[in-house]
Amino acid sequence: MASIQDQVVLITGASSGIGAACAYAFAPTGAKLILAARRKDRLEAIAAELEQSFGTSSYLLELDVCDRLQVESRLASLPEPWASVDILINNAGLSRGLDKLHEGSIQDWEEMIDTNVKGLLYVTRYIVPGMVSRGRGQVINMGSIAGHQTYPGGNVYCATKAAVRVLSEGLKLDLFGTPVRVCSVDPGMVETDFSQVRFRGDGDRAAQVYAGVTPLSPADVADVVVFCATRPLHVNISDVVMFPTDQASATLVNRR
Ligand code: 8X3
Repeated sequence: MASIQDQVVLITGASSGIGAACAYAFAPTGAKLILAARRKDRLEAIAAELEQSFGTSSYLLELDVCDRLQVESRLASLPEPWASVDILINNAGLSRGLDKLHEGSIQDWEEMIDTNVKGLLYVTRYIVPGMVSRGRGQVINMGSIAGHQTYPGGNVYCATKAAVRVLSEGLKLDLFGTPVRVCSVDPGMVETDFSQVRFRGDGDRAAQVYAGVTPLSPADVADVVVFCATRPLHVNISDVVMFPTDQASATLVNRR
């Protein structure tokens, strides 16, 4: 395991789910964390716990990745010692609805495309040039099995995650010859508020997604993210596809 002590790790979507789990998983490494999300009160609660448990001092960044001007101005004004990001975890993302494409909500589509694709692009565009000029850095994108397999009703969500897969590949090709690494972590079913968000708070419908299965936990995914970030510099874990044991494909789930 390579040390990432004192390296600056920026996690988007850090207020819940896999992003929050990444904050907890990176804290013991001694990295300096920038926790970014729209909900600053949630970040404050996480940061307080990290400080108490690990002595981590985090920088909290209230950020909507969809807002390009906000991304530029807030990332430009990161204070020392957080100004130079070494590891970017592009985690912010969401799904909305499971409607057939021809019946889908355009507002839902725009929210997913704006967050999962455009938001990831804005943050990446702003952070990666500094990595290239400093000659060190790593981008870890949160993809999904939905970027590898389309399922009924997944249409636009799957398209956004396919875009993340292609953008990870494209960024890796474009960074070839630099020491900056690009990695994609693509989980299947993870128990977060993902389904609550997808079904706009319909708890029964969200619960059905995980009924009778043991899904991945956010910590399972965060473990893999930290693994990718702590390889020696000559090793790039390019893409990790991970499922719960109870899931063999997007649609093949073993419910007991
Ligand atoms: C989350 C996994 O299969 O619910 O991205 O789309 S899935």
